[in-house]
Amino acid sequence: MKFAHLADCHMGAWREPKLAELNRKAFISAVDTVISEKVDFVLISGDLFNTSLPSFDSLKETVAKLKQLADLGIPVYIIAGSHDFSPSGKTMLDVLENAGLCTNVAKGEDVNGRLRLRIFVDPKTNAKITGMIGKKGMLEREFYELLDREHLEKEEGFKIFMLHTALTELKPKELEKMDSAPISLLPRGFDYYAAGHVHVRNTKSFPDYKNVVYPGPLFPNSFSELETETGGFYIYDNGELIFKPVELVKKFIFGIDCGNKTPDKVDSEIEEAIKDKDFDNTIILMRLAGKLSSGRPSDVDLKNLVSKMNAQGAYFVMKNTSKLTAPEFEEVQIETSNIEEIEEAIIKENMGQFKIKKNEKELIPDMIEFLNKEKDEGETNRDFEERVRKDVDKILEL
Ligand SMILES: [Mn+2]
Repeated sequence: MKFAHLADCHMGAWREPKLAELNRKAFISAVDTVISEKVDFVLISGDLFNTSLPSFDSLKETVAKLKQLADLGIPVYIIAGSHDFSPSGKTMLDVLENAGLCTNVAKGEDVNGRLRLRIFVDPKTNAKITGMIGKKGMLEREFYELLDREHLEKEEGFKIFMLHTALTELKPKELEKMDSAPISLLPRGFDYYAAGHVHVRNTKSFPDYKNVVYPGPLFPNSFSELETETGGFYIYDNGELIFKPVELVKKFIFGIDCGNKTPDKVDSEIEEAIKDKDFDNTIILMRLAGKLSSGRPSDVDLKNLVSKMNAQGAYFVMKNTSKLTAPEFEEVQIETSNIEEIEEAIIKENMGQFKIKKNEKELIPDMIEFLNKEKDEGETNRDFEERVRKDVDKILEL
């Protein structure tokens, strides 16, 4: 049995066009590899798309690649991740499934108050596949608490469980504050746990939980992920686990400690770091940190330095100056993390201040997502405002 395991493809991510392009190309390249590796089937463990309503371009490219797999008779088994859902619970994955491009295996029914998951059998290999959706704010936890594990544990054969949840036992140190669930919430005795959600590659086996695998994002999703993660996916080949990196560009990563230095001195240190380098097809990640001895962060001549890097062939230059400060004041900074985590932290801090019926932890991310909605094509301003107002009333249960 040979299968590919992808997670967190985040099609449509990155605003910067050059990085958005790499992100899309990563998916295209991964599917091409999957095809040339002649796998029996493909697993996608959530967050195929970056948002519940993906852009036309990312949808078009995703569908084209999934169609290629379908035409070759390579089934795709999928679960929804925290990014795939709209507040109404609708997901683009349903559209893809109706078109015959994938099978959403996170399906179940209520049997005497417990959640009984449906087990899908891959026709070619007889692998038994099931899974659980991931939701924002780890709201899937309540499903795990209702899960009829015995029903899944007594099933015979080669079994795969797909999940989009951080597991406490595998949580990377740098994501200590991330919500997580103990592995004991999962059914025991599966042959492979195809996990997603945590954007850090990690694999581990436990006596009752063999092959718990997080492939990490297919393409890094932020500056810090670009610094630490390669991006890629796994191929499971008869018991052997092989990581397939998706490396479309080279990376040049460097940092300058600007503490007690003048902007001029920082300029010359950056110049020294990039001197005579060939940056062909390379992303440059530059971190500047520390309190300058004089001047302001904007006195560092980044514009000139970045154009030098571009002249040396750089594909794209990314700079992080969030910890670069002027001598006269110390800025208060939230630790760099992704937008969702910051939102979640702020929500947690402010909970309990509103008089509303619904659970706030659930409501606020829904509201943020709703109010983030854009006008549909051809929709008038008036209709758009009316629609937003109605949606908000609905969530607030007014
Ligand atoms: Mn993700």
